[in-house]
Amino acid sequence: MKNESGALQAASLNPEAYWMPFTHNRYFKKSPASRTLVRAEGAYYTNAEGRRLFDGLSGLWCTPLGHGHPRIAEAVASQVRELDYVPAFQMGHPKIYSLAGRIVGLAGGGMGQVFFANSGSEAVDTALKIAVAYHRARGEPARTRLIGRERAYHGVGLGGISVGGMVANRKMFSALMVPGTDHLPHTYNAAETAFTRGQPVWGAHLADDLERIVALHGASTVAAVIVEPMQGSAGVIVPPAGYLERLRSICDRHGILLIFDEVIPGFGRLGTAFGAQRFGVQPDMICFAKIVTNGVIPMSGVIVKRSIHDAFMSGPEHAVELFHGYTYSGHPVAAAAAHATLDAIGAEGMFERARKLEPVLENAVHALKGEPGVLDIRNIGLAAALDLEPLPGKPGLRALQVFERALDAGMYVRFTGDTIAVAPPFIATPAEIASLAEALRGAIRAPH
Ligand code: PXG
Repeated sequence: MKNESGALQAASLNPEAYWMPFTHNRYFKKSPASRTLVRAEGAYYTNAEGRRLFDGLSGLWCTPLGHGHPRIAEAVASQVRELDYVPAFQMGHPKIYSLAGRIVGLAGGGMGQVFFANSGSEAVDTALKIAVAYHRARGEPARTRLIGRERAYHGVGLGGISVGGMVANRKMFSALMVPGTDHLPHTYNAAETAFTRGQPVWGAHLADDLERIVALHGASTVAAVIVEPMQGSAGVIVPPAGYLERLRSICDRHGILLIFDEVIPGFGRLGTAFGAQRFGVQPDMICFAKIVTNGVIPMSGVIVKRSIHDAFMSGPEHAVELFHGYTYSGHPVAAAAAHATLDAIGAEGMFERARKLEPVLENAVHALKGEPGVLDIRNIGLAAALDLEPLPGKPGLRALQVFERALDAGMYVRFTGDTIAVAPPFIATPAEIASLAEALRGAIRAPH
């Protein structure tokens, strides 16, 4: 419901000086009030018009425990008072030591250390640098080639866009691309897999393309393969059954590191700590961000196998082993937020809850099959996407309209191209998930 104070707030908004990321700035600034958020609590935002919005994407996939979580708010506030900043280089603090241990424990599978950063993009660039430096440290300096995948999103750093596979994110910056990258084919094929629930059975063979790339360049030049175990930004593209297993075995055969970019799946989106566990495939490095702090304070990192870390631990003990890091690597306030997030996940059984809600979301979104212009629906864990038929000659407009109508109905979802994505908070109720899908149904049916 709109209220008076909301309307007053809306009248005073002036976003002119704010250059918005990945946003149609001019369109947004024509009427910013409905999309300006002023409060958040639990699974709901309130916008500057005073309307409550269900947070159907957990922020940007990052706030599954809900907003204003008391445990996290308290941990952050008291950390600011106790120890607000610690120099990241040559100094440390206890909470980051224990957090690294906790994350390694959650990842299992021979993981030994965590290198911290602040965003998914930084985590990806860190992992790529570690991969190349690792082979050099082991005496194989020619292993520098990095293999990504079509449609991949690995953030916006120069490494991340080079291994990424989204043309809009790449073409404007092509002169800056890291040389020596290649791309596996994406695994999306509507003709074979449309309306699949969970993992498609078609497509494991697409991993074999890695053999072709290796044969082309020689295994001795390839450092690493990086993939999102589930492609989030591309619209919840779920790996075909057997696909990640095949990538793993080809990497093993050729001494290539396998990096999972788990910025979206990490910490429960698929009902397990990591996608690695959900899919039963162990990578050599895992990039994480987002959920680690429930989105409250920026934090990201790379989890590495102990053997990778140990390869750097040669040379004189007083010498720096890896010339890489950020002012805010392992920030104490982020560490406090992460501990509180992991505590809350444990205390509130959030991985189990995500698993329980998975079929609820699956049934709710797949019930939209047959609505006008719905070309495909995909889901896994607490994530789902649907593709809409573009309006003739106006790609992207259809999904924008659905997004705006959903907002009018009190639902915040994600649109990109003509795809709508949802990733409800783990605290959502089955009734809220049902309303989310029904709001989408209404928005899709409305005339355009
Ligand atoms: N890797 C992956 C797999 C991601 O999904 C990043 C890296 C980069 O993270 P930072 O923190 O640098 O933004 C991401 C980010 C969306 C959407 O809905 C997805 C992301 C970010 C914003 C929106 O498509 N993923």
